[in-house]
Amino acid sequence: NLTHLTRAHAHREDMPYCPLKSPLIAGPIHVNFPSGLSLAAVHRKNPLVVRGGRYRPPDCESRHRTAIIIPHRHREHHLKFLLYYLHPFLQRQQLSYGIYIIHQAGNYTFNRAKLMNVGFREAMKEEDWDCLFFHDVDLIPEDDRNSYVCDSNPKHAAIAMDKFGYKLPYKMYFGGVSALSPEHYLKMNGFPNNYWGWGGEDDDIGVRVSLAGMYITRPSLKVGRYKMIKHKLDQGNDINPKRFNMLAKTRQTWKLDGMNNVEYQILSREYNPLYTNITVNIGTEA
Ligand code: UD2
Ligand code: MN
Repeated sequence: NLTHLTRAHAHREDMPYCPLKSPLIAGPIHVNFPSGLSLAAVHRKNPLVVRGGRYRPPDCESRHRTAIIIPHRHREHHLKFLLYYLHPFLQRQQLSYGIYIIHQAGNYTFNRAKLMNVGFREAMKEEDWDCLFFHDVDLIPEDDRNSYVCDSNPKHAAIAMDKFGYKLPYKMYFGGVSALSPEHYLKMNGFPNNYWGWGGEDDDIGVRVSLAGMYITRPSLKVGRYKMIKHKLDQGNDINPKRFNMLAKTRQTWKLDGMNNVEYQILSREYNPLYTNITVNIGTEA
């Protein structure tokens, strides 16, 4: 029921705005992966999260509305840990937020970037989000000073990951977690739809940022820290051998492929206690 959801984020006249800097921020987070954790336990620990994984601070009006968009297939064990850490993290930042899982239906080759385009369109239909965080399911933020709010330019939030020795692997790197406002997203025609399988799409997105006349901002190395839950390459997400040839053509293709031609079919929309799950048929490679 959309009316209900929209109202959940409407401005409450009687509420003061939250402070510019949240008093709940604690800094570094010790990330471990407790065995036997269940989604029901995560739900119990987050009593103020409502249907569809929505939250707003109880005693002040948030200054920010952030949607988290997570591309997903067969990573339920990672999702559980991400929700366990992300819900309290976002609440400490006093954000109004919603978490969207964009689940690729079927067994055809995975397409991370196209799922992000679906997530953008479907999330914006529900709410006037002012920032979208495009978030791998397996990346756990390790410091809550890493603000899940947009900058004046597209932001790459996952600057320091354990898997790259907590350093940026290369200057144009844009993988893992990134944050764009709806204006940023549309200005660069969203993300490419035609990267099937592993790799390349993150670099294409990084190049789009500059081709659209914007630049990449980042938090500090101290704050933009993430732990990636260890995993192997998934079945159905083989390395994309065309990625280098495609990347060489981004300048010619970015205006032709992206939000302006994305096609898909929503199979279901479920408002779960901790997240909204959107299952989508994104088709197959042309
Ligand atoms: C890197 C980038 C990632 C992306 C990818 C290349 C990091 C931390 N991340 O991730 O942003 O650019 O390379 O495509 O360097 N997923 C599923 N099910 C699948 C396959 C993928 O849910 O079967 C989702 C999931 O959210 C996952 C993301 O896609 O986190 C990226 O896939 P990955 O984790 O296998 O790739 P990885 O770690 O090399
Ligand atoms: Mn990964």
